[in-house]
Amino acid sequence: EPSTPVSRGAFIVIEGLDKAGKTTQAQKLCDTLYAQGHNVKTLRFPDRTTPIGRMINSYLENTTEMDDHAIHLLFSANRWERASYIKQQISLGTTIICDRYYYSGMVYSASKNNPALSLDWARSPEVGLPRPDRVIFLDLSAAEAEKRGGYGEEKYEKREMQERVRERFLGLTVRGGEESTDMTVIDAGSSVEEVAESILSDVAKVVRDVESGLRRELGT
Ligand code: FDM
Repeated sequence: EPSTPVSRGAFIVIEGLDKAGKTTQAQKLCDTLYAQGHNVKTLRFPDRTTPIGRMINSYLENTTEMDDHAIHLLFSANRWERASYIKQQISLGTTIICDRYYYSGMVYSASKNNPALSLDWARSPEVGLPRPDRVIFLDLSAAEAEKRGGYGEEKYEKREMQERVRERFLGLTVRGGEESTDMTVIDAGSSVEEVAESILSDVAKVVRDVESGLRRELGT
């Protein structure tokens, strides 16, 4: 008897500024989809557990200095080392909820006030990575983010940087190309439950489309 073909999983990315609630919301979304009977796994970038991830970690903790281009390529390499795992899981029918991806990669690097590092330059090493089916941008003003307990000690946790990062994230929605069509902006200023509901209503449609075969292959 031929086995029933399993539909692929969906690839969902949660993006946002520090303190926007990404980790909480990624976990909540994972739990909800799991309770609905889906196979779901979470991932996060940077993945600080690999050798490359440890180099990134020491940069973010201000232990190591690095050229802006070099650290950008390490963040990208940290995604590439997980690319085949992502593709494999998706093809086995597992939906992946990913906390940050190359949207953070492009936007944080291009927000460093380094004229030699444009958004276009920052995009190029990411070309060919699995393309998300949906990217949720949790939008919160830098001032609101600061009210949520303030920033920590890490590299980019400064008000001015966070403001530039937010502007660049929102800029992606009008820049054209796949970043514009793939990204949904959700106001992260309301309660955890309200935000979770908005995310779910958007993501549920995508998951349905994937399962019904409307979205065939995972893009690049
Ligand atoms: N970050 C994250 C980047 O600069 N580039 C990237 O490609 C990624 C994935 O690293 F400030 C930045 C964003 C943030 C920092 O992220 C660490 P977490 O989510 O706090 O671990």
